[in-house]
Amino acid sequence: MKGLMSYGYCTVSCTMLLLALATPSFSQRAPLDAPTIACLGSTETTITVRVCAGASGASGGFSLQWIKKSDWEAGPDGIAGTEDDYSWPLSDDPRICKASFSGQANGTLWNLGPNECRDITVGSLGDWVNNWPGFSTTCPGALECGTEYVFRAFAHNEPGKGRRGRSDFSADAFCATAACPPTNEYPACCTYSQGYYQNGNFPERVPESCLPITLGNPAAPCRSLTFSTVAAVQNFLGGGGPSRQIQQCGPDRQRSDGGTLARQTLTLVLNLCQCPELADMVLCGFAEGNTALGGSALTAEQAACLNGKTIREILEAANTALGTGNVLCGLSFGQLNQLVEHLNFVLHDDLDGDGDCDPSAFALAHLKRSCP
Ligand SMILES: [Ca+2]
Ligand SMILES: [Ca+2]
Repeated sequence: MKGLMSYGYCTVSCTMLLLALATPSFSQRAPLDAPTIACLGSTETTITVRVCAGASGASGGFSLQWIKKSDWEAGPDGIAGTEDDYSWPLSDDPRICKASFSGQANGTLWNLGPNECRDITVGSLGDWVNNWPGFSTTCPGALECGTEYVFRAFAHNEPGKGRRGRSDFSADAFCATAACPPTNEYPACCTYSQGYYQNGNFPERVPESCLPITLGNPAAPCRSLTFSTVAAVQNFLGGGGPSRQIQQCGPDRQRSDGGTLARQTLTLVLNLCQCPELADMVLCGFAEGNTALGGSALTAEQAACLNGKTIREILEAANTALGTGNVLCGLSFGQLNQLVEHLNFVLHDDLDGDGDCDPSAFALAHLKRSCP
């Protein structure tokens, strides 16, 4: 209203300026043809889509966006049953994942000719980060299993003065990940926490048949701890402290009992003693940028190093770290502790109330009988 009210006081040049502001399309470049998207296939954690340029091509590259269909159904306000349902949130909404494929980087693969296509596997884009010039994404990690997603794309501005501008969005494409694995992917047993085993009112929670247990390097008395009684296990699990190498020798102030990592490792030994099938299960699906282990995000090398390791190997690695100070895959002690703690919770809760323990979100994403 303010603009309209002041209109009456305008000079001629001012009027032309107002007209120009009101009709910005005069100064915009003609848009490129919108790309199209097709679903090609999916796994539990990935969807491969084919993005094709229109007849105009997409010499500046393109952008791909995706969102969970349930979020798209709720619309920008995030509430189902309101007027904005079945539409995309604003483009800076964190529910939208984005990948950019710039056609202007050196060595780019993303400058598309007329009707040219590229296949993009969303859910494993971490492998592409820093490997394909012009590529970047806000969501390098895995998709959720058994979940529908909505995809859209647009062509970037054509490079060069007076060339065609960014296209409209493509039509929405609806693609789903493969169904979640049946629960018999996971053993029919439960894992328990440090606190559960530690509770001295329930000595029967620590089976004597699992004893004795040695942590660290059994060949080095200064670098190991052995537990022969239930009381010794429960007493130790009551403690904590910084995770580090065990040091039983030397002056008191240099000594360490391994801290929290030693407690989580002892808990894992008890869990595997009661749930031996778990020991053969395999870590999968880690990718560069993954923050499941807290601290700093995983590097590509760390992710590749973790993928394929069995829980038995992680237990061995935890004892190696406690005995020698060397942590597998270049992880920090804190990241290894977080991993072991995740493993102690993989079958901890009865999520669907049927009396059996169910896989945690971490287990669904990162623990399988064998990696795909
Ligand atoms: Ca809504
Ligand atoms: Ca259950």
